[in-house]
Amino acid sequence: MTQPELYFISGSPPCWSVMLALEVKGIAYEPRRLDNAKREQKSPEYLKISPRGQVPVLVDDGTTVRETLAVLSYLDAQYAEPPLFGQTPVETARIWQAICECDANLRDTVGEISRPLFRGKGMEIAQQVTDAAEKVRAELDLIETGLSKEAWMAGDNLSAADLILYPVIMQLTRAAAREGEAALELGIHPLARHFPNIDGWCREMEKLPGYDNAFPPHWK
Ligand SMILES: N[C@@H](CCC(=O)N[C@@H](CS)C(=O)NCC(=O)O)C(=O)O
Repeated sequence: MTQPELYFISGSPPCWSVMLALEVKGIAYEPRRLDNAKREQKSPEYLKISPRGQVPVLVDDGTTVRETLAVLSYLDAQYAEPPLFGQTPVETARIWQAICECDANLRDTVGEISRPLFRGKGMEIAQQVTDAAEKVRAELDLIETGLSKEAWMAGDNLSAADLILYPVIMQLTRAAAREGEAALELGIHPLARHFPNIDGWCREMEKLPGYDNAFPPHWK
């Protein structure tokens, strides 16, 4: 059987989540990196695989799976160990709850901060960025409290919730560390000062098997 292929763009949080899942499960795969600067994800060949020209996409044994959560669910069903979506109904519910809360309350707001800061435009729309940071800090406060009671995002074991949240939080902290953040006073960077439990959880994530392989190539 051939190895699964993963189409990805470096630094894309959803792609990073899938790569972490592949690494944690010990699945050897062929990385197929697309260059966003060249809009390779919109090439006619790739649009045959992903009609919206988006990543991540996993191709495994003749099956093409789009959408991060669909890919994670597929991997969990196809490659059982370690389970990413829990082993009891309560665990499964808690994991999905954390994922849904991240997607509903954190992911887009983090984008409102990271996009302008990565482009060096944070000061131009300072009010929008600081408003978004306030919303993000409220979410991080909830996560910080959760991590004061449990080691991982949805309980005592690593799960898909950790793999989904980690790249989003990394995108945020990397953006917040950019020059100019001090002037904006976002209250996010350094994470160790503002959210020590989240920072400690990041350190644990860094110890995962294959962590370095999944790290965005252009951030290295
Ligand atoms: N809901 C999709 C979102 C995927 C998505 O937004 N991918 C972005 C990268 S983070 C993308 O493909 N951007 C390139 C583009 O749209 O041209 C998923 O979770 O897979």
